[in-house]
Amino acid sequence: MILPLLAILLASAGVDAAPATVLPNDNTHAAGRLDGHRLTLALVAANGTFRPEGPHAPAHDIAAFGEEWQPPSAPGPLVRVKAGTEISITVRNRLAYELTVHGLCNRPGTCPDQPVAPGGASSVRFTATTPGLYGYWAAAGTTPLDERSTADSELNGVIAVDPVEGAPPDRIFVVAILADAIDLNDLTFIPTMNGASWPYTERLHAGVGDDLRFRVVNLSFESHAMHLHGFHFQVYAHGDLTRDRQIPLSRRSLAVTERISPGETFSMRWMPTRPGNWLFHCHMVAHMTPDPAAPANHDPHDMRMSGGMAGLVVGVIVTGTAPPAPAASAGVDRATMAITREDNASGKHPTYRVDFPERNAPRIAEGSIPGPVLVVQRGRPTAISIENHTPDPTAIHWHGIEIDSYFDGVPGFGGNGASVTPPIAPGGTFVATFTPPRAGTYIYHTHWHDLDQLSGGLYGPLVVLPPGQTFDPATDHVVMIGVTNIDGEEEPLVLNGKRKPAPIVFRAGVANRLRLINISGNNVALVVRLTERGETAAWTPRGRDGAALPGAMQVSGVARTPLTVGGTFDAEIAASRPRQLWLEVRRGTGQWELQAPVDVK
Ligand SMILES: [Cu+2]
Repeated sequence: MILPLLAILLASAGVDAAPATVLPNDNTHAAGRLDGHRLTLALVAANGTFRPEGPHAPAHDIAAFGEEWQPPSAPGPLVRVKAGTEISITVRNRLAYELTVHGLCNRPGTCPDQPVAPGGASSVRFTATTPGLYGYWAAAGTTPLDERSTADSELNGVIAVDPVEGAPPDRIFVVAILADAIDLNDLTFIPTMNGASWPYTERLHAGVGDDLRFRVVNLSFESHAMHLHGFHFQVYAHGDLTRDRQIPLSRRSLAVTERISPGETFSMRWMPTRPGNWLFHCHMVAHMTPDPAAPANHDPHDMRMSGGMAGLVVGVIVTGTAPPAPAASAGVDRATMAITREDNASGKHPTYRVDFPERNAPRIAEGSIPGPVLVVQRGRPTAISIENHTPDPTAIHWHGIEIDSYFDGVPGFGGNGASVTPPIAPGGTFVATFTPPRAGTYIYHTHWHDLDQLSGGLYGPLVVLPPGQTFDPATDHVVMIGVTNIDGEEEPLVLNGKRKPAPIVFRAGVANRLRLINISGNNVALVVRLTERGETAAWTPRGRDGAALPGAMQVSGVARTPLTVGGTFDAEIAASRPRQLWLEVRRGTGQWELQAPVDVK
């Protein structure tokens, strides 16, 4: 889609013209003109028409950056150079209001605000000295990054500085959220990855064994919890737009979910070892499902393609052949997972119940929420027959488990080639099989993109143990933080299904393991700590997202951890003598919100 020449000429002359189309930008082409060690870039901020949700969804009038003589894009042009390059950037403001531009300077460092009057221009020149991932953004007047809204929320772009010797191949994703008043009474929020919302985001293609680097820049006003299906990844750098820090090798844990706050960046590395269709998405329900306030999209193509998801989701299509599986340590471990729905008297907010009949699957709390602990063995083929006894379709995701895509619980997208994961219809059964290669703490949960199912309790802990070990609830304690049924804006948190959880009882004189899980819908910024008489106690971190932590991180320290939605964390506590501890959960920067007594007996 190229702007008609007349429109470009009129726009460049500062005359009103038909608004340009704002294109998505996959951040694979460096902008500007490179002349030896000098990059010259002419940026223009102008209005345009943006359709991140595809051609059938409403258009949004936004401001976006483009290169002079090029259509504007969201995110804006990619600045990508090798360290040592001198960068000259001119920003022209063709908007009707003053802009403040941020981020056009060398790092490490905090860039000065760069005001650009309507119709005016501003130039900067600097030498990019330090490799890393950074970003630039602009806003109307003095609006901070986390308060941008309709017009200016996609005015941003990436600055990537590569080492002089060059950088290995990577992909860069900008996370943004467009807020628009389709109806003046109701703001609609459209989260975008590189300027598009699922299913209109990119499908990436990779081969089995590829060394993949994904780099994420959060230029939106909210935090996110980026989750990869099917494989662990390793975060090797984390930044905040002023500086990008490499994480020392000894502190690089494996993870399946990484939290990213507004104005933060991270870089991760992963290797697909099985073919299939995989998702990389934000685990916040609000960022991966259509906004309930948005006009319904009934386009059959969109509905078929989306699988009920929308927003911060990209698909990775992996082709090739998986290496042969290691010999199984024992025969197939078979279980039945029965899902039932109990409607409450008001007709709102049903409760979902999970049972594993004829299997020793202990419950961690009275009542039906969360589901029982499903204990399986590392290296043993496992087959779970999921029976849907509810009137709704569903899908179950084995969060963090290394599994074949077809069994991963993403209906309409998961699978390999012609075999596509079906939803589990009411009355239907689906058998998921996997052989977990590592011991740790995982989650099973609905992937039906429906807050009713998640807040209704369709989730539970999945614990993988090494062969020969048994699950002993006297010393192995699962703590699962979820949400309960929602009527207002706030999501009430529950710990093991309760606002006021029952005491957790540790056995004195032995090591006790805590397995912390956050499956709370939209709470990316939980902090969990263990206290004794108001002071933070000590524990030894053992695992994250089902993977053992590096040895250098398995050392005794303060019993406090961030826990993002979609994250799990294992710690060991030496409960030498009887005493009273408390487990506390804090939401974001707010108050301690939930607490459970921990009785060491
Ligand atoms: Cu998100």
